[in-house]
Amino acid sequence: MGGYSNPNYYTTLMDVVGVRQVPEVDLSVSLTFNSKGTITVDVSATLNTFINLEPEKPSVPSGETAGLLMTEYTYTTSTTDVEGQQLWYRWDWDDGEVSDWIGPYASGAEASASHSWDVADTYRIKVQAKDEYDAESEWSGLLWAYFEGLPYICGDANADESVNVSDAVWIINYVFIGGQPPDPLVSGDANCDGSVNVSDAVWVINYVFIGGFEPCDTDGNGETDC
Ligand SMILES: [Ca+2]
Ligand SMILES: [Ca+2]
Ligand SMILES: [Ca+2]
Repeated sequence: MGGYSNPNYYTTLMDVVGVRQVPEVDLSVSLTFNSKGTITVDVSATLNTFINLEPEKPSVPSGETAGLLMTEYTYTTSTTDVEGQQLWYRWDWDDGEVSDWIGPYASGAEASASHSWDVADTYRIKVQAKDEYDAESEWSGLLWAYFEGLPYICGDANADESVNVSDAVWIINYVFIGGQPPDPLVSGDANCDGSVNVSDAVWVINYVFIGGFEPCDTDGNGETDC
């Protein structure tokens, strides 16, 4: 057998190595004395620590890179997990909204999610994956996408290029009796609260008949607020 007889050799080495945190291992050693005076030594070390790797970085989202506001678009991505675990994805739409974790998807399967944007701008969409043990991947690369509104006059729900009582009637018909929606829908949101309802018809009526603020000018400063 090899080795040094001077124990200082080993104590010096131990001092150099110092104290380390190492995962617990199951160690078993077996010695077999062979017939010709040799010894076979079998050492087996089993690591007891659970090792899980995070999913690979998802692919850059794929989908529309130019579109209309208030219109849903669907984006797709995929990635894999080294251990083949199921995956969840969350999407950062770059408008302040990050989706919940959506899943599960099989490792390598295409994942998708839909979103619509409310403000004309360029957005950088990205996505992240996690596996069933909550190990999170890096965020994907960015997909740049631009969304803009159709040209329209706020309050001109019937799209005839003027705002008058017929627009209030149009909104009321839409809200109460399933009439045609304002064209585009956002043109009916006279009070800029993100939905079209009877208060928008009231806004238009106030504007037309009693000199209320213009549609979409919620503070009366002459500028559009939505
Ligand atoms: Ca994993
Ligand atoms: Ca009109
Ligand atoms: Ca409204």
